[in-house]
Amino acid sequence: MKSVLIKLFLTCCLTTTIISCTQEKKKRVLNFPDTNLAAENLIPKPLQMIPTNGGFALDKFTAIYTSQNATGYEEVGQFLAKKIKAKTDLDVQVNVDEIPGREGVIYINQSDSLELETPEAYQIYITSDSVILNSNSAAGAFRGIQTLRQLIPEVSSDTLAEYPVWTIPTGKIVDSPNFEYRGSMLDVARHFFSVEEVKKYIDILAYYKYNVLHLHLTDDQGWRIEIKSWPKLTEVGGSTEVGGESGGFYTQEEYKEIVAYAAEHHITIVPEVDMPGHTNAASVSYPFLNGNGKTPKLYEGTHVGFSTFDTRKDTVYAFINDVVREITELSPGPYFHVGGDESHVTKKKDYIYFMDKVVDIVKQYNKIPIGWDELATANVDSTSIAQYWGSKENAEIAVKKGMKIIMSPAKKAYLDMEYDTESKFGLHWAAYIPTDSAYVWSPEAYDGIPLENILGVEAPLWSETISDISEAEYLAFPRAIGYSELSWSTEENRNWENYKVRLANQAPYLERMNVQYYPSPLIDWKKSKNTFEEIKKD
Ligand code: TNX
Repeated sequence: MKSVLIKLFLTCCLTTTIISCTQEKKKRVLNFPDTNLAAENLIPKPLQMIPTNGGFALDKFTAIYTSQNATGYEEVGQFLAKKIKAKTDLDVQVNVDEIPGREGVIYINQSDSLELETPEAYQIYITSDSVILNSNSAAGAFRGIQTLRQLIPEVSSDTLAEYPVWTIPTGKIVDSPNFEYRGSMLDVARHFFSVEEVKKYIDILAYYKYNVLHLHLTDDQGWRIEIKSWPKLTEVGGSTEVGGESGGFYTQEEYKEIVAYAAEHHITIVPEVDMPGHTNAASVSYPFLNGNGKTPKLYEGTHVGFSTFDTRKDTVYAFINDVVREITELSPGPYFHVGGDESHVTKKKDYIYFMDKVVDIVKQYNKIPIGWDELATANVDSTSIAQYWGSKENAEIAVKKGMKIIMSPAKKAYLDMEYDTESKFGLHWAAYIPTDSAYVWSPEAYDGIPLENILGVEAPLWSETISDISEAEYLAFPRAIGYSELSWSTEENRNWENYKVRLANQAPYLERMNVQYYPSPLIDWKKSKNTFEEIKKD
């Protein structure tokens, strides 16, 4: 394998040299503008950067070569070419037989280098002739090309060439994630988001090196995923959402499309079926599930904690078994989220009995159970994961049990919290979370939770107060960009004053993506046109 790579590399270099010698030198006449490898456009900030003060010319001669027999590398090369096209309109070819123009090659290599300790780690060496990206796995290569995308300037450089050139500064980048789990959650239950809207969210998460999208698929107000053995879940339970709009759901084919799209972005989908509370929509569809003694009715309000499954009926567990089986068949990722939050009308002993059984069902399908932090109070062990959203007590129980914890403290990481009293959408039951407060905290040291228990960070976007993707974007951005740095970059590498400049430089990307972000007044945005906020005021 290695020898094939070396051969490919040498062939490429040789071909480059021959062509450069025999053809008129078109590229070397460039006068590169001053360029310095710096993190000014990079979020999350890489572990290490060593500038060498030169420039690599990305232009119509550039080609991409990827390791031939390493799984997923060709796809990463194609992905980069597609994104270069979108940003610069250049047609960069991938793994073509002959290098079309002398220098200027981007190599994406599988490498067993010892420095690359984690699967998502990567190194990039940029010289004036080539860019060499090394990683252990395609996931690492994929994270690395996001860095490259961020290094490509917004506009072409001022050179003597007769064709446009984008100058990438030379140097070395060594990078690796601080946490292995870096997620965001979309609540598609309170308000339904279409497949296309979810894909757009995935595009942006991928650009900032997230690797998990958690989908909150069920709640009191709606059931959003087709279960073939229980069709009324979506026919009845999928028909409503908060505020009286018409709801919606993903067919299994559509859900697979989301999973596949996420996989192309090296993002894992974590499906959540919230239970035994937050189950009104399921109980309206199949009333035998209901355990709160009332006749369930479709619900479009925003109160929580009134619903529960009947925890003592075998048929309820047969139902859950079908749901878990059908969803896990569609979900290649390692996790299944069982919810477990705010079951205020479930008796404590019934809650424990129920969660124990559900965790066993999930394990039968070879998935790792995740639950909101209340899950720690059941008879679970270190093989389940707790998602901490605010209870220190539950976090302590989870730590005692040796459970891994996903950090989603509502006071810091809830994307549905208002920025301030002027915010158009959102809630403030946990806190107001302005852009700086969202960034200035340490998931490594929060509420006394030991670092060794922390699996990563997740920023949930609950959707009671929003009704379309632009409103979701207003709450998610820019804060979700900060959470990407909190979960990827080391604590020593994080600093608000430094981050805030790099965040300001994200405006052109967000504009290009048509993201309706909240233009926080704390940031001196490098924007080129009015944003959503200003347009709405007109
Ligand atoms: C609490 S946090 C909830 C959700 C709400 C959210 C609103 C958690 C596990 N449950 O049901 O949507 O607050 O901020």
